[in-house]
This record gives sequence, C-alpha cells and structure tokens, in this order.
Amino acid sequence: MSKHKSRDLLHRYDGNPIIELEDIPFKCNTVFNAAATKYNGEYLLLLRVENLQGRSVFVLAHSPDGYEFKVDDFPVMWPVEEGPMAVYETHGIEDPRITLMDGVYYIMYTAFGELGPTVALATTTDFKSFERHGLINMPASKNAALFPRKIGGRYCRFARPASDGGGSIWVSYSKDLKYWGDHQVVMAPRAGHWDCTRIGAGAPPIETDQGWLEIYHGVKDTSAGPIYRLGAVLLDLDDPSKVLGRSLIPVLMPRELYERIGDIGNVVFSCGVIPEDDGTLKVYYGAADTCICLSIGRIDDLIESCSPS
Ligand code: BMA
Repeated sequence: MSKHKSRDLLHRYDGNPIIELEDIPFKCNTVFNAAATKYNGEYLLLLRVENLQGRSVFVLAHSPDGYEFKVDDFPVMWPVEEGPMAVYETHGIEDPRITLMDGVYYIMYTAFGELGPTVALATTTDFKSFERHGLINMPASKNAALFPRKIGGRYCRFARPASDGGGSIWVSYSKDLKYWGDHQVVMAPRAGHWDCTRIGAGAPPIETDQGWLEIYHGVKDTSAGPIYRLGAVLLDLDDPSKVLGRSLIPVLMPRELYERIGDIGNVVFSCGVIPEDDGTLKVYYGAADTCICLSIGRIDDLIESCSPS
C-alpha cells in the first residue's frame, strides 16, 4: 500500500503505476501524460509514448473499469512526416487532452517542431480514424484543453503561452475552432508558493454547480531542478477568466519513488480526468515522465480546497 496514500487530497490508487514501459507491446522509451475519456462503455486513455528516437506518439489503452488497462499494439497518431504540418511535428506530438462534444472527440495536443512547441487540434468519432485540423496557436505554447461546451455561443479553450521560462493559463474563444481570439489571462504563477515558476491547465475542466473545476499543474524551479505538482482552481461558469478560488497547497505532489525517480524526476502531470456518478474524480497522471498513475478525490473536497481569491 502507498505509504503516502492519505497525505494529499487526491489519493493514490494502490495498484500504481497502472501503465509502465513493460505494458507497451513494442519497443519504446517511456509512457506518460495520457488523455482520458469514456467511449462505448470503456475507459480510454490516449497515452503519450516516447519512442527510442525520443519522439512521442499516441497509443490507446482500454479498460472496463478505469483501473486495469490493455494497451494497443500500434500507435493511432504519430508526427506528420509530409505536407505543411510536418515542420511543426519534427520533435513529436505530446500531452493530448480529449473533450467530448456532440458525439465528436476533440483532441488538443502539443505539436513539437524545430520552431518550438505549439498546440494543434485533431478530431475523431470512432478512435480508429483521426482527422488533423492543424495548428491553433503559434510557438511557444502548450497545455491546450477545450471546454466541454460553448460559452456565450463560442468554443472556449485553455492554453499556456510561454514567456521567459514562465507562463500563465489563458482562455481564448472561437466560433469555428480555427480562428481564436478574445484572449484573456486566467491566472499567473504565484510568488512564494509551490506554483511560483509556471503553470498550465491539465485536462478539460469539469462543470460543477459552483464553477468550472480545473486540475492544473504548477512548477517551482529549485536548485535541484523543477518540481511539478497538481493544484485545483474554480472558475466562473460564464466567464472562466474569473478565478473564484485556487488551492493554496497542492492536491497531489511527488512523494512516491515512481514520482520522484524517472526520466524527469519529481513530476506529477495530468492531462486526463474522469468524473464519476458517485461524486469522485479519477485523475490520471504521468509520474516522473516514465509511467501512468491514478489518483482519486472527491469533487466536493477539491472544490472546497479552492480558497477564495
Ligand atoms: C512539461 C511538459 C510535460 C512534461 C513536463 C515535465 O513542460 O513537456 O510533457 O511532463 O514538462 O517534464
């Protein structure tokens, strides 16, 4: 059993890590940072798998219960190698986030090329064929996630434009998912806190009676390198640039060896959450950029952890 099971608001699943390198049926370097959704009665994770060359591709994993996953034999998405998009994905495709709206699964992901990281959109309705819609921002930008419904008649998304090694969470709006504008900052790193260097959105936000609940990551640079932790934030339903509350302390922080040691140690990083009917939230997260783990919290507790700002 996890020694640290009850120390954080998000409780680690005893069977962590739930997906490791050995579970991937082909040769690769690491598996981490998965998008999560439900499809046809199954839990699906869209895994970021880094190949031996060091470029990431996306691979599906399926589960009947959200705990035990079986990984597909082949990737479903990989960097484009020809055409106008190729130059933007030469280093790989990373950190997908999935949003379901009207039967379409929207995947926002980081397209990493020679010009830096930026964010792109793909869609699928069956998880067999995937349509690419190109870039939806310019470099340097990461951590894009689409809200699960329109706000004021427009699509809304998070993204994290980078600035001097830092970065804040922004929202932007679009009528067609292609042209984005009305950019507004949601929140910035907080001096003197665990999220003082840069922050970024995790999975698409969950709609609750009290606001949009978002599990985000916060980075603190230390003399031993960055530490990535997870926090919670509650945003106004009609205007998500308004922060109603933000957790003063992390809801999950690296404590277990599988979070401390790996390709990049001291990292917990989430791109996928699943709210359940019993009021709990399954938070899937990459640990130390080396494996996939699961933690579970009560949605009410996570909302309560967001202190008024
Ligand atoms: C971020 C992203 C994530 C990664 C994290 C920790 O910038 O690139 O994919 O998990 O760094 O290395």
